[in-house]
Amino acid sequence: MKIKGLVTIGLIILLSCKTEIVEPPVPFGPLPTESQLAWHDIEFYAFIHLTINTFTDKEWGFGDESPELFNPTAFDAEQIVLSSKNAGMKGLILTAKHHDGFCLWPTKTTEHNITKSPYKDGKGDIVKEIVDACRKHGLKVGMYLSPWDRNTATYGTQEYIKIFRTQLTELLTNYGDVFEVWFDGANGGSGYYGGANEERKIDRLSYYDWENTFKLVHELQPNAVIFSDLGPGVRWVGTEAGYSGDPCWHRYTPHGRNGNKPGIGETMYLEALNGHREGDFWIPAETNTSIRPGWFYHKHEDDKVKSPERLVKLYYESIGHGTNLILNLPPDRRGLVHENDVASLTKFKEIIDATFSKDLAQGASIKASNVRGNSSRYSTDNLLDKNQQTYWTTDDDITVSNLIVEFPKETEFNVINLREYIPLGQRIWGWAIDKWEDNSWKEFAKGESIGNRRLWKGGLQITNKIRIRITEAPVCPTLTEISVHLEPVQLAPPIIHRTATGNIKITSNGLIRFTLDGSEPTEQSAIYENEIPFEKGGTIKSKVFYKGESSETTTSTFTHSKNLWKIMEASSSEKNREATKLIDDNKQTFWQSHEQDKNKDIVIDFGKILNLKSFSVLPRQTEMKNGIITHYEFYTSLDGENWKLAKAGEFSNIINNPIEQVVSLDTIIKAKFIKFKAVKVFDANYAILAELGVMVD
Ligand code: FUL
Ligand code: CA
Repeated sequence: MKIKGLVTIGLIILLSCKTEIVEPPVPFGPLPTESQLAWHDIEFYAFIHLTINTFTDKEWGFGDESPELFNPTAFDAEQIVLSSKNAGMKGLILTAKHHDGFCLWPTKTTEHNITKSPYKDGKGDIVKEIVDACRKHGLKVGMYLSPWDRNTATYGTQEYIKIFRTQLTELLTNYGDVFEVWFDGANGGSGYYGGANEERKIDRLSYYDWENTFKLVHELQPNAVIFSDLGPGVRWVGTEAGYSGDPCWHRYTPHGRNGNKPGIGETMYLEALNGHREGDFWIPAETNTSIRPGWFYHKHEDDKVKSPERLVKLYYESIGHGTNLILNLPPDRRGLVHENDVASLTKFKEIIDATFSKDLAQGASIKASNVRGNSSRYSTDNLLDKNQQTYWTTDDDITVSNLIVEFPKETEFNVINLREYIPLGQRIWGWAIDKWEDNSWKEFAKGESIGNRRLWKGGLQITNKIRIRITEAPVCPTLTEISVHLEPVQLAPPIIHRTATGNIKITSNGLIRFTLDGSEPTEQSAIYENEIPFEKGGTIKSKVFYKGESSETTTSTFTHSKNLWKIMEASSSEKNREATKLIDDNKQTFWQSHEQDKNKDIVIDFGKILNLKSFSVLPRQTEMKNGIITHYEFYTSLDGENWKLAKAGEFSNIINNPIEQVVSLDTIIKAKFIKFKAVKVFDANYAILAELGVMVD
């Protein structure tokens, strides 16, 4: 008895010792730094694009704009910061200087700055006002300083590198802690350059001596991560359209002319989108996109604000894939985030809160196929404790493993959230989720990467238990969190399209109401019954109403009907890329000019005289950039023989952000014919265009 007792006590001591000394798993692969970990934690923040462009209706200023143009009439940093915070964002990055070179703070480096503007009689400092409001409301601050400067005469020389670094030093010493420094990839090209008005090419890799520029940032702000196309802290996701790849690995091996060193170089779209499962460095992706088509405010985009549902989709396709999301909210000419943007953000936040405020996994029991050393330190309780420092993991030799989550009762859900314990590296390479149904497991979700966060969202599932399987892992996996949610089901919005005769047709399976004056449809708006004649074009908004509920609003803007139009001239070679494709009102089809043909003009006969107000151009809507028109001339004529140049210019940022370009004419012009000339195209000897349209008075 005595001996038996002793043995038992011994065993207990041994066992409890064992639970005490179970070592955590050995880290795997490249690991995040402290500042990257802090960055992962922020997840969602605002991009604020504000400068002279806001007042010139441009996306890229040329650099010759007068500082006098910068004059927000009711600038309110707190409104901007609170619009971000109320949407759930935890930080904000401001364009302290964009490509046009105008500095939003009183810099000593150039005259081209806010002190020369009428704003607060030249005594203003937008950077300071934004930073102060961020500190007051608990948002982290980031700085965007464009390496390209189209204003300064020194651009392209070593002198400019000194100026650029001094600007960086001012921003990183005078405004407190910064969490991220944003270096844009757009660099070199035509510009004002102190009056030279010329093209200046620089070598993207060597000109800025990035190694030492990065060093300067690290010295001044040791906790900041550096964003650029290829890191070193954070990489671009490869598109501005608002999504990330699936999978999207935090690990990455840059492949540039720079060798595989992190830093500035060329982005390869697919690599940036997906990252590399076995990449050499921890360079996680940041998804950047704007709440509107453009990065700067344009009145003509007031109706093109991403809908709350579109923002929710964006959330799942960026944060839900483990990337951070930087969402641009461009202040308008008053210096405020526009009402339409705020309304959309508010509804978006309501949907996110309705989904995530309730975690259906709380109260469930979780059983793991293996727990590391059977230790309570790594138990499945850690998955529900909302503490990112505790995690579940397995014994070293166990990689394929599973977790069964049993709910107290039948549970309805359509969202699952999983998180890895990333301080030990990205360790899960494959996962799947099954539900218990008709006495067997049925798989309904699977993927590869998890990382900082992985959100699955799909059709409604009803079950009393699910099984999360780790199907592939190079080493023992870790998870810090599992939660299960129900996003309230929404009424499907109506679909608007235009018929071949120029009419509007709206379809849905409920009662449709619509407006033509830009206002939100209400219970009092006109009911849609028959096709709506819409020759002149304009904006139509519609919404489905059902039992006191309503769907999201569908907004469509159409140019003048093209059904009478004839193409008079446009070279074209390939089948399915004929010139008629650019007036078929179909965004997916496009015209491609003949490679051997130098003349890339398009001449169109309207069939009657129109009073032209503006024209619009839609580039090809795929990720292929070759043939996109970057510079144009637009002519009008009454007889098809005598032409007048109505407008010429560049489509700025069209390569990274291939959205519809709307160009206003200086006056209303009567014309029966137009000629559109592709003056410069990107990386091809042919031009490509998906649609050409006009807006009339
Ligand atoms: C791009 C820039 O050229 C745009 O103007 C904008 O700032 C966007 C965030 O990055 O590359
Ligand atoms: Ca088309």
